[in-house]
Amino acid sequence: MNDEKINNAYDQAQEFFEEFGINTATVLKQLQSYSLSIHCWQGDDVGGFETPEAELKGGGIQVTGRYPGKARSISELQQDLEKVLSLVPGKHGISLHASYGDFKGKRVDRDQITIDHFQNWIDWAKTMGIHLDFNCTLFSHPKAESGFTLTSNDKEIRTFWINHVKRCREISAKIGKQLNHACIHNIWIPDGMKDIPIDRMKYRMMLKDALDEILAEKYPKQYMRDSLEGKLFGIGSESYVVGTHDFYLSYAITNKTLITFDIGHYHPTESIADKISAVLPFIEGIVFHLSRGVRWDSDHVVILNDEIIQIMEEIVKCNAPDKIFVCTDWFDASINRIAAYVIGLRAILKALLMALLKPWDHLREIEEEGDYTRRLALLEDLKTVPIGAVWNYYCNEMHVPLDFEWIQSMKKYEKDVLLKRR
Ligand code: RNT
Ligand code: ZN
Repeated sequence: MNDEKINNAYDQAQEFFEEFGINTATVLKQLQSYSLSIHCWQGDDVGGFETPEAELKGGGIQVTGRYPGKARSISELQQDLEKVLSLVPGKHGISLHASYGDFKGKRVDRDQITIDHFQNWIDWAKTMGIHLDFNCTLFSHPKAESGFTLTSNDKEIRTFWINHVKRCREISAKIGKQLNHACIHNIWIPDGMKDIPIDRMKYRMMLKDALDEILAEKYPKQYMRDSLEGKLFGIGSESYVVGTHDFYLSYAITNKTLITFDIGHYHPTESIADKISAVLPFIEGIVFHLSRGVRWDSDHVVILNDEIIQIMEEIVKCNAPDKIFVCTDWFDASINRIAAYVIGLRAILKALLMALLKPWDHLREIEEEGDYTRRLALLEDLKTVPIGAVWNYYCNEMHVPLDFEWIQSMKKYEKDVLLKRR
């Protein structure tokens, strides 16, 4: 599509939205101000760069597929992420896992990692002008094989993981300081049981104690923030998960940390969008792990579905940018990994644009008047307004390929770079 066509379509859309009192130029400025935090682990199937070469093991999370071209080193992953960032409008950060350090072929155990192992990423982030977030890695490791980490009955194992998470927090604070941007450190652990537990309380108390010890060291908020990610179940922890949503929500509110909502970590009919306004008045902030569970927490690529649209609408309506952090978390190795990133990221940004283009004040008035017929009618009619024209214009202005066009660029990269990795 040429500039003239893009601009004409946009002009018409602009007029259309103007009638609802929405200024599309203001909306696009708002859209640009949202910065996502992109998970690094879609690029190599949650493998990481530890020695001996690790692959995703344990923890009850799974990657399916063997699409060629996965990143085998930090430089390949960075190259891929640069490609992804070039196909997505806006400025977005990267969320690292502790297993993605620059270990230079040496075996560095998880309780020995330091900021030095992440300097390469920090320097890269500086040249890219982006921020970094961080995650401790409590899976794919011999000491996680029993299915218990911070709540292991084995004191040595428990201490090992406590030390790992302490180091990760320290690294996060140093990353945040160097990049002058708060680095969110997310804690997720796989601990749980396949079958019916006897002592539910014991492990929860152990987790509370472990977290108390881990979080005892305080870091400046402007450099690092702690977040806790609960879960409903995992493969191998179907009957009991120590760190559930309720556990972490209570802990987070009491201890003033952030809470992570992973979209795949709830009962399939629960609305995550609805949780935002229920929790926000009491919590320091909410981190999202946007994902798509198909029948279970399958971590499918995010698409533009009702769930994502509703979450973005709530984020926009709650208008608490200092308390909302949007991260991503999916992994699919059955399709091109660059495409897996770009499809999901563009879907999230489109959902955000759709949310920003809704006449919320008008809709609120109708609701207050009690005219629910009109409310429902309008919500339906608003589904087919010319969002695509505004999105195309935005991509063009941001020097990013339009819909239908980015695929060529991704395919060329596959041919020139990914397929040569074999
Ligand atoms: C697992 C959690 C967690 C992981 C990443 C790799 O169910 O969602 O966030 O996906 O840490
Ligand atoms: Zn997650």
